[in-house]
Amino acid sequence: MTFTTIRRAIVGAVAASATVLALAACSSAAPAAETSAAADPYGLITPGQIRVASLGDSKPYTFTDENGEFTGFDVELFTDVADRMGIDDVVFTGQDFSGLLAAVANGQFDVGVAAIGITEEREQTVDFSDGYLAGYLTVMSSPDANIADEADLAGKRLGVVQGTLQEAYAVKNFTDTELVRFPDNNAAISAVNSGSIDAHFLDYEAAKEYADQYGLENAIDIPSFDAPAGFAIAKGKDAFKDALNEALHEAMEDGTWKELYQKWFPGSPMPGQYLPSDEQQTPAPTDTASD
Ligand code: SNW
Repeated sequence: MTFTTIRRAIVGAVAASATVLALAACSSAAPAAETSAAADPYGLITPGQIRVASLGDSKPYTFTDENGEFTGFDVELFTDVADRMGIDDVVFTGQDFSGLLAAVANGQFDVGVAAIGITEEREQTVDFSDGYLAGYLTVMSSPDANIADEADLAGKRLGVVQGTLQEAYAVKNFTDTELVRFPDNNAAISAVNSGSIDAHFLDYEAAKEYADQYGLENAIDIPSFDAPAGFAIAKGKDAFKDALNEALHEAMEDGTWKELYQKWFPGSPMPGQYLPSDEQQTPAPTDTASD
């Protein structure tokens, strides 16, 4: 036996015993940990299921249909995103908007889906996916209320849903307006219809629905593009957030987002940033030196 062969034999023996040790270690602690991480990489309340805090009356974003099933743009988009993550068990529950983010932050739900605008203030409580919708905040009133601009709101009674960006905007900007707080849009719109408030302040597409239903009008539209809606999740769930973002961008890239937008918001201007990359507007050619 040469020196080299002896050395090989020793190395081999050491390697073999290391393998045995590694296997022994695996057979005790490692497999259990690996199995639960593999079954629940996202830290869900119930592995394989996503529990969603949502709203039952924010048509066409999130609402319950005549059978009590959740549907709407946000609901269908989220369901599609979850499906791309391999999860088809998605359970939506209606909440008051004011309690929604806290319920996500304290772990009662895995995610909040309800046209929730991403703001720095909200990011103190929860994390968000990337944005998936950017639109307007709308003051809607009956046509005889004569409200055409923000100045016309002075001395008027305006409804807001507690905890919304509309409430925050109104507190800051409509200082001569009496704000009346409601738990949800349906209650506020009833108050507009009964004449106990002059107008209600809500999301643009929801306003459009009520306009058709009750003959109300969009009196003022305020851009809220700096607070696009995102999916809210508890802080520190980075694997969950990354998976949501990856799936969300796939849904944008293959045209699913566009299809859902056209289905739920027909006739509304199409924001370009969520379209497939080959449909994104290329900047119009600018004048060049040769012109
Ligand atoms: O900031 C907008 C966003 O640009 C898009 O138009 C969808 O709605 C918003 O996220 C604002 N939504 C309100 C909010 O986040 C009300 C949400 C609700 O009533 N469900 O407070």
